[in-house]
Amino acid sequence: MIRCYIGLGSNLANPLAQLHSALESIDRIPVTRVVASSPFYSSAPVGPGEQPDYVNAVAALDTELPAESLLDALQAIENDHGRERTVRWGARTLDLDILLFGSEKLSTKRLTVPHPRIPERNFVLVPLADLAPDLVMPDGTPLQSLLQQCPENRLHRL
Ligand code: ROI
Repeated sequence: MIRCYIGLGSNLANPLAQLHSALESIDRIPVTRVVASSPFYSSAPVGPGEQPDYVNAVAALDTELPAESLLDALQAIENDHGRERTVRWGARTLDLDILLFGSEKLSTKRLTVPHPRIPERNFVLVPLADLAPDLVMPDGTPLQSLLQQCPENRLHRL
């Protein structure tokens, strides 16, 4: 059994409902359980162009799936939620990112874990710290030190 953390984000088509429904779908993935979910946050979009604010959250899962099978299951849920992969960094109905997979470091064509953008995203770090304030990254960096160094971006708890 591996504890992993998933980032959830949506900024289209009722983001709050997207995240609630995504959590239910994740809990139905075989040999996988949602053990905790963070509060939801409203967050200013990061990246180029104009787009609506996001709702972001983090979920803690226990799974017996290998990382790439978990990725398959998460991508199927994104697709069920009407995700269209058109523009990179564009608005999306549902984004599910594997942030951490136990203390593993993975680097394949499809998957880099820990998620490489964790340190620059307060919409990931803040909800992750709600769930696991004492977490230490696989490279030994405490989550709290990432939080202290993270750039500011408008974020408020819903
Ligand atoms: N910006 C915010 N605030 N939240 C996200 O989940 C998010 N996801 C993305 C990009 C477009 C980079 N910006 C984001 O993929």
